[in-house]
Amino acid sequence: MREDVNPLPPIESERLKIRKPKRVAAGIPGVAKSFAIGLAEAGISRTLRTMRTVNRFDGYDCPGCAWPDPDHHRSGFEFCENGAKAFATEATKKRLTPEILSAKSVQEWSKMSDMELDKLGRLTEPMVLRENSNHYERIGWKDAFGMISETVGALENPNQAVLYTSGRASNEAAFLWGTLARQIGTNNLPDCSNMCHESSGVALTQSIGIGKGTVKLECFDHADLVLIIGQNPGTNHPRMLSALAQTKRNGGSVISINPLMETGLNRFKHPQEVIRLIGKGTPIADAHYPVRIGGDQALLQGISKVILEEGNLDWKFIDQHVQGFEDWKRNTESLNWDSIVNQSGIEQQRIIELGQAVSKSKNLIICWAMGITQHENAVATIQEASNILLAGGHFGRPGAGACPVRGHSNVQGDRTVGINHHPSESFLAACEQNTGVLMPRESGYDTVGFVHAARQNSVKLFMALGGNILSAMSDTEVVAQGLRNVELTVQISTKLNRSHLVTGKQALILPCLGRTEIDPAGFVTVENSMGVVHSSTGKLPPASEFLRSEPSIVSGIGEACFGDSPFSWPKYGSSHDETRELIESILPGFTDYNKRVRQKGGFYLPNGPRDGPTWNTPSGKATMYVHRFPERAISEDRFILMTIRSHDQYNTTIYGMDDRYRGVFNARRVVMMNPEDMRNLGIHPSDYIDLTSHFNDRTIDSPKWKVVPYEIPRGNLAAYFPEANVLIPLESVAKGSNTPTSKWVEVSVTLRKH
Ligand SMILES: Nc1nc2c(c(=O)[nH]1)N[C@H]1C(S)=C(S)[C@@H](COP(=O)(O)OP(=O)(O)OC[C@H]3O[C@@H](n4cnc5c(=O)[nH]c(N)nc54)[C@H](O)[C@@H]3O)O[C@H]1N2
Ligand SMILES: Nc1nc2c(c(=O)[nH]1)N[C@H]1C(S)=C(S)[C@@H](COP(=O)(O)OP(=O)(O)OC[C@H]3O[C@@H](n4cnc5c(=O)[nH]c(N)nc54)[C@H](O)[C@@H]3O)O[C@H]1N2
Ligand SMILES: [Mo]
Repeated sequence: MREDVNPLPPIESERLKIRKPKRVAAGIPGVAKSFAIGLAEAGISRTLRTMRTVNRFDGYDCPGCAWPDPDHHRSGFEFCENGAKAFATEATKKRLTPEILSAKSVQEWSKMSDMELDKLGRLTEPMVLRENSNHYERIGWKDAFGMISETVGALENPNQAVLYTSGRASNEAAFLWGTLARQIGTNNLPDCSNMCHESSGVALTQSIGIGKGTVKLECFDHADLVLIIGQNPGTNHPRMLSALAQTKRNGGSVISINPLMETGLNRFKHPQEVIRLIGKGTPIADAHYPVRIGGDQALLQGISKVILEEGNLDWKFIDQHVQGFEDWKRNTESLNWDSIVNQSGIEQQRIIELGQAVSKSKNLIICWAMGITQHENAVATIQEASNILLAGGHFGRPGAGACPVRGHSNVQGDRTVGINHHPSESFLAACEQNTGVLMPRESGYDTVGFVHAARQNSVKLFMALGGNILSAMSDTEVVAQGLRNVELTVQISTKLNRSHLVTGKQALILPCLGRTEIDPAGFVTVENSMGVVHSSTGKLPPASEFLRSEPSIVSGIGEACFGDSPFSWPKYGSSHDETRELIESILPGFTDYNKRVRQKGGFYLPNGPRDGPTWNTPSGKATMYVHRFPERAISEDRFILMTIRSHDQYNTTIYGMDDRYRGVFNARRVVMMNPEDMRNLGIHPSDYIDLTSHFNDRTIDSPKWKVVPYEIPRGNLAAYFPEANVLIPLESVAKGSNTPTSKWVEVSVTLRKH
């Protein structure tokens, strides 16, 4: 099926420029960039109108990241440079009309880069790619829904349908999407979280009884120590830097644990406080620990060792709240320093200093993101972080706790309202009672499970509520094979991406409204990284008169498949208040949903470890889980590659070709390498290399990468996502969460003779 469509971003022409990495994040260049980007894409009136309302109590929720907004006092502008890019790419004035899209074949479109595809502009009308055709054609909404209901009707069993969710979908859209899957009869609800913070959810649910963070934004005012592990806030959560600057101003310390010294963690200028922009900015990290890729579990266990030696534990808390302490103590004491130092790449003396700081802390926050979650031992590493927090009693009081920093702006809310491939019995029973729809009990596929099933021809219908599964998943070529086997693939999207080009036998594009746009059914709601549910109101006129909101599209599909009984699809498609009432009747914590979400700033969902502390675990206590760290021996000629985001992208949406803070310009197909390693291999800056990844007996080749000398631990490499995804084997996943190991890819390097 259209095997000649290119699933990979084409190899770019070489224009790489290398400069010194930046020392200070944001500040005037950040502000100026925000406006320039907005103006270029969206024009002056749309830019001003939107930037003034982003993240305001009555405005739209920035689709950039899930970092929370202040509960009470918000400045005139609660945005950042990268939030501005997220806005501009959606509010752009460019349109990808049916005439333009159908003029070229999918093969031709696939030769364009991801950035070029995004720059085509907003999709304006439903489109269909028919079997044996290479060109998309216009189709009406009714006919598109008819194609889906026909495919649903022809399924031999409901588990041949798979409904993917990207974390930008609102609570209302996501709840209806989950209901649609379950009315079809399946829990096949993979989502972007499977590739993201699934490991955090799994680890924390076992350890502390809730798969979410336990701090509020104001906790950063009271913390005396914040650890930032495996996260690059200067680029991916810029507003977090304001919170960290506040910790510093109040006398607290911030420590970064990362193979790279990321810009923003050394110095930061608040883009909204114009007066402070002059001068050097606030220094953020007091110390930087350049851990080896994958060395965090060993490092955290080293810290645990020191804590136990110092003996400065919260004994009362442990006694009252913790199970498994003795096992943890025994295991930790038995670890030897040589292997801790060897695995982490950090000297013993520095680990002791860090351990002493952690041990002294009265209010400790541990933050983490993809540098931790996308590893084989991710769940174990997060549970070690949780052990450290438990040992110091850092739950149930302000200023302390666990802070997994979420990515997509509503990924946490989507999970709360039912986007879950193994939902709880209590949730399903409540759904059944309140929707009248019989709920399937069998667990469904996550993203990795979906790809395996699709490869085996077990998927007939794949529908995506946003996102770009082809490019976001590991093992791009294998995902493409899977997608090509599907009878019908359906993408509900705002912009064209590679998942619209590598498709099933037939494909549909259903274009939807974005966050910034006026929805006739009223505002929608989202949940941020700290469990605050609040409203989001679009202010701009829709990009095209043919667009429908996500809930209205889901309800249209539901009605075409199942009519309006027992579940009244038309009602929920046209009133978000009705959907919220239904959610309230099903989920605890949503009492008076419609009323409370209309209050300034919304409301907090209950959180046992934060509010109590109480623990929703089988024993009623928090649990210390014990793991040995993997003793990995990598042969001399192999490297460990991590795949990371540049400053100019939002996941698979590429805004531009620069990674300004890291000093990499005009190119994305680059590999960052330690200069000593380059010397040993006889590689010069800007030389080309080929990469081969290795996993068990499998190898994957990816040609022609340019080398950038960079301050990164010896033996480690970094390349950008999604270009490097082709190298990550589908089988390489985190234990317990099944998350692709995007930060741990074993590769060998060959110098190319151009
Ligand atoms: N502008 C912008 N904002 C975004 C996104 C975006 O693409 N662009 N994406 C959103 C999403 S969905 C998410 S999940 C978040 C992602 O936010 P991040 O997790 O910050 O994103 P990554 O670029 O994957 O960065 C991972 C960081 O972990 C480090 N790292 C890699 N391996 C290891 C390791 O083994 N140990 C340690 N300690 N560190 C390691 C890398 O050097 C890097 O600094 O951002 C969200 N916000
Ligand atoms: N190698 C590697 N792979 C990774 C990662 C990594 O660090 N390394 N990170 C992983 C992570 S953390 C995540 S979260 C996933 C992301 O996976 P996804 O969420 O699937 O990918 P995105 O790139 O965020 O999706 C972008 C597309 O969403 C659509 N879109 C944008 N706004 C809207 C909207 O309002 N509504 C709808 N319906 N569609 C919209 C547009 O068509 C756009 O092209 O990728 C994962 N993949
Ligand atoms: Mo993410």
